[in-house]
Amino acid sequence: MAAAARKTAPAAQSATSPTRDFIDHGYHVFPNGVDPGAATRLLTRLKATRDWDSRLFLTEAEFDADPQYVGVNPKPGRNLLEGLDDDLAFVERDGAIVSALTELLGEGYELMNRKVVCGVPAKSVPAWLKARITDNPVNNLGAYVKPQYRDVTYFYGIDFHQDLIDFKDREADFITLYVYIHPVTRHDAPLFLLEDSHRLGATVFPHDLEKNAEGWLYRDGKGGWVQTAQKLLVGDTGYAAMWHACTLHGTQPDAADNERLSLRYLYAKAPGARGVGIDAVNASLKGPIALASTRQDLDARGAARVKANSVNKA
Ligand SMILES: O=C(O)CCC(=O)C(=O)O
Repeated sequence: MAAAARKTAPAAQSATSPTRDFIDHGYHVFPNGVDPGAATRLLTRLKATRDWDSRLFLTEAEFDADPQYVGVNPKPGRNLLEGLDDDLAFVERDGAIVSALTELLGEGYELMNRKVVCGVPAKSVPAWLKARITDNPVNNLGAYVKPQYRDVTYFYGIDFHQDLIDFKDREADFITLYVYIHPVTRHDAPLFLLEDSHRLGATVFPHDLEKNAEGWLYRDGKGGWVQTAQKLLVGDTGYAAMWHACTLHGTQPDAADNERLSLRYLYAKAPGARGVGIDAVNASLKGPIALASTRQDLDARGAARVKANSVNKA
């Protein structure tokens, strides 16, 4: 009986539950990750779809003839993960992942989006492009990639941001799940995550961050601040972590010889769910959980109008 009672106790009360980790630090790392064999098989399949090098990119003349800054990410009908449900079961049906998502988001939680993210290595970025984008805060390269390859999101680093950035007027009722499908070291553009940064709630990008000996001092522009520690998400094939939509994270340009391929999922609270883990997390925040305007780094076309980058100084 005692064992049964322990087994059915709410996971949120366990010291290592995802909800507890989200409340305390804004993220949760899955201690056992997901099946590395299945991850490697998927990687092989994805790698075979294209040459993951400078051939991904438009020429400068092609780009300048008709610059397109929006609508360049994967979307329904143009997503490399479409039709790969069986190949993705090692993530989507993994027991620990399903249990964590259910605890945080409720039975019937919803998949909002899933895609491959590629950290493009410096050697694959054409010189003309590097000259234009160095030190931009958001180097999503979709605008510069040939249209047929826009079924993946390509980054050459992105400054510390909240995933709420893409969802103005939406509450932080969703989480991001990230899975590495090959080993990721310090040199493979790992995610840099700022522990405890979620506590200030939603703030506008670019964020007010000052590097210091303990990590980063993060201010919300309204008198609130939190001292954060910088955590590098590095790990082997099958490494999996998830974070709150207000948790700051970013990447530096990929310093390795090879691209970094990862799976990125957004999962939302089940419709009508009440009193689930994410509600407890959001109730613990000191700031808002939604913003009418999430960023001020872009001009009217969607091009960068700010040249500044914190994560590159990390
Ligand atoms: O994988 C990357 O390089 C950055 C991804 C990221 O921060 C995001 O998708 O929100």
